[in-house]
Amino acid sequence: MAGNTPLQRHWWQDALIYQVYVRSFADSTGDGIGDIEGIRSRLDHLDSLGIDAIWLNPCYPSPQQDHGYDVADYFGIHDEYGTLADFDALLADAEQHNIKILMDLVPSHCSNEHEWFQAALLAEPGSAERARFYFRDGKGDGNEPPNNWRAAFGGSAWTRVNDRDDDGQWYLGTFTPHQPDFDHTHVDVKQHFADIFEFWFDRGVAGFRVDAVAPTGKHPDLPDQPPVGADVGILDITWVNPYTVFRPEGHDVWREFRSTLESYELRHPGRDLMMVAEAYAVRRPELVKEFTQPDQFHQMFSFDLMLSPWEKGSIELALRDPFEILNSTGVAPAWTLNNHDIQRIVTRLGKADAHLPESWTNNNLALSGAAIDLELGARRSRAMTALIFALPGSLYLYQGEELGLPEVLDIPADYREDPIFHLTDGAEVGRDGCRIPLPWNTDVSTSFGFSKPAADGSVGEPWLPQPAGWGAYALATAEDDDTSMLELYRTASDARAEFAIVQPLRAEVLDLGHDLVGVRRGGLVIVVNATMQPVAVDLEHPELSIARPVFSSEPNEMHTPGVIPANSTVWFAS
Ligand code: TEU
Repeated sequence: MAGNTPLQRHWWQDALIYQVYVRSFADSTGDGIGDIEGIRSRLDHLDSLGIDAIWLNPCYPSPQQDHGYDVADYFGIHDEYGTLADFDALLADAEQHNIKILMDLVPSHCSNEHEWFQAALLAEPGSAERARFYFRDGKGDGNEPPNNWRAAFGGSAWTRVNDRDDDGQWYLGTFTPHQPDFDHTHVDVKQHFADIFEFWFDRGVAGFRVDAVAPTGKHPDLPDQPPVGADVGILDITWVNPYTVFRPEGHDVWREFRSTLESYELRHPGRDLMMVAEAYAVRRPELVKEFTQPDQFHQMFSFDLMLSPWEKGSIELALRDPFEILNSTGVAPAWTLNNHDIQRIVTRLGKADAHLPESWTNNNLALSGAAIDLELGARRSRAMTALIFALPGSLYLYQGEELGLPEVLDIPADYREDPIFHLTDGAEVGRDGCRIPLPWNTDVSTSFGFSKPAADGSVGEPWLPQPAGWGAYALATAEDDDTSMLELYRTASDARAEFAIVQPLRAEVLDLGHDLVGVRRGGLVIVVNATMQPVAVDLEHPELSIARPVFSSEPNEMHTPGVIPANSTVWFAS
């Protein structure tokens, strides 16, 4: 069982972690693309949020077909982002601020420009070079793909090699043809990842967010996927393929990774390293337990709250499962409300159907075209934020949520970059709308402070266009406003340190009656009002009788004791 006092905890069990999408964070060279130096120049902002670590989206050399999730070389830094020396300087600066760095590790696939894949293309069928990937002959006369698997971002999962007359094999790419899947049963692949761990741990990184855990590891025979129901969307077919999702073969990979990590720790006393699994095991707590066994991941993202409608029953369920896992196994949840793959929360929770319990399925809330009220969405996301800052476990914030950024929905087709948009011929808009470069100030000539002008004074267009009103969300604007989202994040971070971190690393859902969601964590009681009306709590209730309100998502309304404003969260402490 994990410790019950802060002193016994590993740093990553209750850390505040800030996700930096490097391309969109801050540009130090004026080319319209974020970079490592840009991050260095903005560490004060991250410090002001009280963070413990930064998770960097992939910043390895990459042709950027999937913005870094197509890695061409796992041992370097992408040239648009800087150099290894810049990276080392970032590590050193971050350490001055007591901030650790987590890298994003992409084991499921690499880029088609990776030297191993290039060598495989040149090599013969059956060669050692091809055995590191999934090359197979086509069905029948070879013109049909080896099986019926679909790619996660549209189209077949198989691409035919057609640059040689005598060849014609096919290779597997679970996401796109630019991202060939590794075969992790191959000894070279195992050694490759062991070397990657060693290389980045030696530089000083504190761990990895491990990408696309679900489809890593395949049934060895690659059988046809059974027919799927008509209700399964085109981008969901992969995720219900029993031969490539949550496979036992994946566990072998994670055990290997964990033992590599632990052998490093043994050789380097004092290092406390971790891996957090990115996998959508929503409402499937048994899977979370499987993947966070002591010989696999330290943590797994709990995406249930992120996908939850703004509704009591769904929120309670999104809390209950992770609490049960924590209380029974000691594995602390990794809470998150946003990431670079999902529509931003202010937009999601502002939708007219955000309160419907059924809107959680198949990511419906993000896909819903219902009318949006951004003010309501912001209020609800404040309440969600105040909730997660009180919970046991780690919090993963995504850049820009502290500014209350909404999703940008109207990016012109010509500017869209996400392969999801292009591979579905625009049927799915993809994820560009949550990746727009950050606004730091209101200066239009520097893309709202995103870009530092180049030596000749020029400023390139940001890689994705920013909306005209983006300055309203800028850091500088928020700093002048004590009711801003930024102020909520800063005060929530302080309140977390004062009232929440000191509590035990366990919690339970309470029955407070009314339409309220209640959570008790030691001496702290958190109350969420997910309704459209203020609700008076019973201050004589046994859970609340000795408690006083200490933090609220709506600070201006704290003066009405015992009343939880509509769409808000209040903490009570004894
Ligand atoms: O995402 C894996 C994953 O499950 C998501 O693809 C998700 O299904 C999709 O984004 C929903 O829109 C990871 C990365 O987070 C993502 O950015 C990459 O594109 C993907 O892996 C491929 O590496």
